[in-house]
Amino acid sequence: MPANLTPQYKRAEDAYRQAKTTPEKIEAIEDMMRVIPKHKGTEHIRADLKKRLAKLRSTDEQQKRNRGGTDIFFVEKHGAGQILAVGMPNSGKSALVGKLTKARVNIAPYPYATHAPVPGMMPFEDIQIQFVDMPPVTSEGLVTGMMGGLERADALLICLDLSAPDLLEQAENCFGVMAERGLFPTGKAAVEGMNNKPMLTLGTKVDLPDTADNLDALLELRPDLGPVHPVSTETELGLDVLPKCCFELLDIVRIYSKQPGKPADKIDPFTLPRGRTVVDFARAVHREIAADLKYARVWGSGKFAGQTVQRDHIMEDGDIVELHV
Ligand SMILES: Nc1nc2c(ncn2[C@@H]2O[C@H](COP(=O)(O)OP(=O)(O)OP(=O)(O)O)[C@@H](O)[C@H]2O)c(=O)[nH]1
Ligand SMILES: [Mg+2]
Repeated sequence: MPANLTPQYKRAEDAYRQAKTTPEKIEAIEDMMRVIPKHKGTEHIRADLKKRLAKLRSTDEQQKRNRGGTDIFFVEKHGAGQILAVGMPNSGKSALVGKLTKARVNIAPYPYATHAPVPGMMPFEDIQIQFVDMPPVTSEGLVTGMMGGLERADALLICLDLSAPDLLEQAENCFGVMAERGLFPTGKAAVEGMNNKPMLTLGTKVDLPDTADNLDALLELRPDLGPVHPVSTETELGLDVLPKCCFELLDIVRIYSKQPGKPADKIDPFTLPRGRTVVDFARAVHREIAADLKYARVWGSGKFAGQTVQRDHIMEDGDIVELHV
């Protein structure tokens, strides 16, 4: 007997294929089970979905238990994205997180002062980005579990102490340890299958003598490390643009929801990865709306204000979107 799957089911199936994390997959399978036509022809598919759901739920439980136990590097995500401060000991990571967030960090004139991640929230215009102070990378490599933390993050800010007499060695160590695990500065060709992610390199402590010359020398010797953004937590040089840099690094867009006949909610935007469509936005608002979405009206990326767009219309930062089911 033919299954006769509906477009609604196929869309839910697409969402499942795009899902990356276990909770996302669970959500997508639940959607597929909800919208699948319930007749004899789909019996075997429904049985298979049920089996897959049970397996995913048990994996999810296991993952939660593992994290809850001993993994100090698991930092629950909040806000529009998670960015970690990464670098060698004493490179100014804690000072930076302390300046840009309200987190209670431990800043010390000696290395290895930070032992566990300390998350804070960094405001950018009308959103908050999570910025996490991390223990240092060392020439011996990463502390057990830290790689997991780096892999889960959405982006990394690499701190290089431009006042360090062994700056070149520090830079090579820091990038070397990450490269061993497939993390390369943005701009370098991503290797297929590697877990490359957006990174921005900061040259810290530029208020100290000789740091400008040290930076020039580093860039000359290792142009492959990509651009270095100079900062100082003492003079605050370079700090004002950092939240915007982080927003751009995350490559997300802010979408403002609007109810028909009412003004848009301009206070608390949704954030989504760039390139997503109005149906992805609908999914973020409410799963059931996504399945039933007929069209949307968009102020911003449409040709004119309030233009009617199809489900696959790609949104831009700042769009106001009105969903119609
Ligand atoms: N002059 C100057 N000193 C800084 C700056 N940023 C940090 N420092 C100093 O550098 C030292 C180390 O700073 P931290 O922020 O604790 O460095 P860290 O990278 O967190 O160090 P670990 O946690 O040990 O890895 C402290 O004495 C800070 O006061 C800066 O912009 N200028
Ligand atoms: Mg620290």
